[in-house]
Amino acid sequence: MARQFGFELSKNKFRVGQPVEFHVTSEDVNHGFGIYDEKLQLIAQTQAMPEYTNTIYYTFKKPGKYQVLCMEYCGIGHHAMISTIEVLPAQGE
Ligand SMILES: [Cu+2]
Repeated sequence: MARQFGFELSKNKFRVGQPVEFHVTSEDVNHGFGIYDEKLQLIAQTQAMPEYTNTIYYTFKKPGKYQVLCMEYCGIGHHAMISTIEVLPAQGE
């Protein structure tokens, strides 16, 4: 769930190799939902739109800290829309 100005993630810890289905929507205006790796390379993205849910699938390949950033200018606090996702090594590694 995106809103001015932040993301609410129902879960922010995943494992390498675990397929993740993201359901992305917005509570107010249009936002972007971009997942960035530790080098700030974009690895998955969709739009966060009011009254609509976009679904994206991603399987993390490397453990580490990822960031979710808004990709569409949505107001004065746009730059503050940062959430983190932690990806743990695959089970049994
Ligand atoms: Cu924004």
